[in-house]
Amino acid sequence: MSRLERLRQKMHEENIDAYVVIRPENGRYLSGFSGGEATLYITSEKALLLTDFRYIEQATAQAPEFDIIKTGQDHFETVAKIGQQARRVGFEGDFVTYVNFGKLKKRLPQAELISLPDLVSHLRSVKDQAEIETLRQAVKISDDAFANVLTSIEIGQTEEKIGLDLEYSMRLAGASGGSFEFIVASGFRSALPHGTASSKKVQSGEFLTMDFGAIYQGYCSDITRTVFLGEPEDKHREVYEVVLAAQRAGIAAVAPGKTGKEVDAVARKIIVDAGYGEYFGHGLGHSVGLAIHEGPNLNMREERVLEAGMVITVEPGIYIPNWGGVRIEDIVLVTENGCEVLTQAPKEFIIFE
Ligand SMILES: [Mn+2]
Repeated sequence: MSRLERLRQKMHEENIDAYVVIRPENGRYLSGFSGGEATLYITSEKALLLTDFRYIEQATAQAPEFDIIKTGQDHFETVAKIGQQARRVGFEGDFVTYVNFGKLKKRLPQAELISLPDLVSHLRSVKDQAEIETLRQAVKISDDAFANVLTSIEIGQTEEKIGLDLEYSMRLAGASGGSFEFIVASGFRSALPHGTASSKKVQSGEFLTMDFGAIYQGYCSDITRTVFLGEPEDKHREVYEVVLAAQRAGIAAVAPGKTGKEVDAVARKIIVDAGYGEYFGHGLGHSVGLAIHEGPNLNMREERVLEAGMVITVEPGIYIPNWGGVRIEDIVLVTENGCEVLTQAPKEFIIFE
């Protein structure tokens, strides 16, 4: 069944006449159009892609299943003209702004507007073969960038320089860009789970955490590795080993039928039992695909069940304020029996003398 057919099945279940898509990843997933600025209007018979004159040619080439409608800046004006017959209209309530919702409501006075934010994102969570192959490539690009940066890291370099080296490798290998603002955090900054690269110089006696990823043909990779500069103390080794053990246990727990909550609990228990529970304040992982953060997640609240074909990160961490932190992150593909680890970069404790 095509993606459009699967969406129509869900629309039927929700008893809606039309669904309006504006989130770029959802639009790309359904139509193939990668230009970003498009609105899809889908009914049981029609599949319309509304965009302005800049994108008409591209949309015509990339979205053969859709009729391309040329619109002005205000896409909802065109939606209003098309949608006069619709009685129940679904939209992405997590993405449509309050202002745009007001416009839509005013222009489709006959329609009941129904917020259905998960209609497409739930389709996106199980990847098909082509998507998995593209994700493998995206992961390989970030693995190779890590291998390259290991040959150039030196004490005295700034975090920004290391981040740029990672980005340069990935762009050279075909990435269109980074999949988020890279985290390169050394020393006390490694205790900041989201410490983006700064002008701080890396020094002896410090952890260095690098969390980065590539966008390749629209699909995102995400990897974290933590290395050490200089002579580690016993506590550095201990914290690293606890995080690694938790990460391996989390990976071993990934399987279809498990909830995100169950997998999180397995990894978290190892960190809690080692006495570092209070220093692991985030969830264990998130799905990746056309967006860097997708559902389902691995965390203490996630009730969604894993299915074969989902692609998800496993990334426990320990962050001790004013001391430092460690995070290790791989991407795994959920398989029929468990999971396959896509990330190949080494994760033993790497020390730079
Ligand atoms: Mn991540």
